[in-house]
Amino acid sequence: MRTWTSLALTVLAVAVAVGVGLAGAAPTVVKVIAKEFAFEPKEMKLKAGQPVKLVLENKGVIEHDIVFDKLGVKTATIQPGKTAEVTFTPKAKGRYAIYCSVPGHKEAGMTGTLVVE
Ligand SMILES: [Cu+2]
Repeated sequence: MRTWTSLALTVLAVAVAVGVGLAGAAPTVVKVIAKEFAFEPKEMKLKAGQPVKLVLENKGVIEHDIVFDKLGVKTATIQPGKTAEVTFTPKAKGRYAIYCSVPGHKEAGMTGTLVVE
């Protein structure tokens, strides 16, 4: 009887641990729209240490991407109507420049700011 009780408690403890672990690892989903020549939103706020799944949707008529300068994060270059995802965890607080790396787009105003708090 005692064995069954402790086994049940062990199973319960493992289930709780797995549940907490999964919840802790779940990234925040952030959607960003790219078009000519801007990101929407232009400024993003994220929490340091919180994993983020960034989904970039190209609602423009030419290809775009998104680069988080100094974080080493970049999506694939995507065609109109497509989406790209990148998952990362901003570690240090600060303000980071964002831009589209397709030639000429940054100069045309396709920039933004990531604020990590
Ligand atoms: Cu672009």
